[in-house]
Amino acid sequence: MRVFASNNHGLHTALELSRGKLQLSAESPRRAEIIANTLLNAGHDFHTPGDLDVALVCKIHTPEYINFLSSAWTRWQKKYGDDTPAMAFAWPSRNLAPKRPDDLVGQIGYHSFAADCSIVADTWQAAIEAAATAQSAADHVISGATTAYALSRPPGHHATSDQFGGYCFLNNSAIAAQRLLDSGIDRVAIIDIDYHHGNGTQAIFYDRSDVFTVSIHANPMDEFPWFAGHACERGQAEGEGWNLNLPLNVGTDYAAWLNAVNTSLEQIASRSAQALIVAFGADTFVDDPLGTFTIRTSDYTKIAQRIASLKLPTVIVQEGGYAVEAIGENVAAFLEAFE
Ligand code: SP5
Ligand code: ZN
Repeated sequence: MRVFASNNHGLHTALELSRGKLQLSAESPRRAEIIANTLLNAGHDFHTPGDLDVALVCKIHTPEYINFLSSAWTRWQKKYGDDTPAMAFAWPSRNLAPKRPDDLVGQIGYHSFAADCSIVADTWQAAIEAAATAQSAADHVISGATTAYALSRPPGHHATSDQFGGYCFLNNSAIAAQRLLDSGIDRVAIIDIDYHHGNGTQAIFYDRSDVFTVSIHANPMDEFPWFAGHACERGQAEGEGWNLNLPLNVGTDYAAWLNAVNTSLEQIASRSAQALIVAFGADTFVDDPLGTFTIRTSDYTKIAQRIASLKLPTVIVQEGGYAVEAIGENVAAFLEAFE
C-alpha cells in the first residue's frame, strides 16, 4: 500500500501531565519510527507528503486557532525565554466566560482542553506535516487508488476546529475528509476505531450531513476525553442523525468490538457514502498502556477485512497506539487486509 510519512514528525516531542507529574508524552516519536520500520520491511511503498493546502486547513480549523498555533512557541519564548514546553493551567470550563483572552497563557487555555498536550519549538511544523500526510493520502485515493495510509504523527482526532488536546493539534482525518469532498465526492464516512472517542472529528462535522462520523471507543464515563462520546450525541441541525457513537465497556474483547464495527458498517452502507476514512488507533491492543480492550494483532487483520468489505475507496489515518514495541506489527496487520 502507498504510505505517506513525514521525516520531521520527531520535531514534536512533548510533555504531558499524568498522575500529577509532568513526564514525556506517551505519544512519542518512537511510535512512528517503529511503524515506519515495520512497514518498510513489509515492502510498503513510502512517499513523503506534498505541501499542506492552507485553504483546506482553513475549512476545518478557525483562522484564529491557526494563527495561535503557528505563533504560540515564538510568543512563549518571548515571554519566558527558555525551552520549557508551553502548556495551559486554566481553561474556560463550566460557569466561566468563553471569551478569548489577549494574553498568551490565557489563549493556550482557550485553545486547548487537556493537559496531556504541550507545544514545543517545532510542534506546528510537525502538525502541518502530519496533516499533509492525510491530505496526500486523500489525493492518492482521489487519483484512483483504492486505499492509502497516512502515518500521521502527532495524531488528530481529538483536535476540534479551535482546540488542541489528547496529543492532537490539527485534525488529520477531518482534513482528509474535506479533501475528498472538495474533489467532488458528495458524502464521506469516517469510522474512528481508536480506543478513545474522536471528539474533535465529531465536533467539526456535528451540524453537517456530508460527513457521517462514527466512533467506537471506551465509554467516556470511564475514559478520556470524558466530556464527549455518549450514544445520545447524534448530530444537530442538518447533521442530526449523522454522528454515531458506540461507547463500549472498559475491558471490551474482540467479539464485542467486532459487533460494534459490524453495526457501524451497516450504518455506513445505508448512508450512500462514496469514500471512507478510517481513523485507526492501535490503542485497543491488549497490551496498550492507555487502553483496557483486549484486541490482539491478528484481530486487526480480521477487523480490517470487515471494513474493506464495504469496497469503498479508503484513506487510513493513524491516530493513537502506545504499546510501542507492538505498534508496527499492529498497523501492518491492519493494512494487510486492504492489499
Ligand atoms: C490520540 C489518542 O489516543 N489520544 C489519547 C490521549 C489520552 N491522554 C490522556 C491519557 C491519560 C491516561 N492515563 C492512564 C495512564 C495509565 N498508565
Ligand atoms: Zn486513543
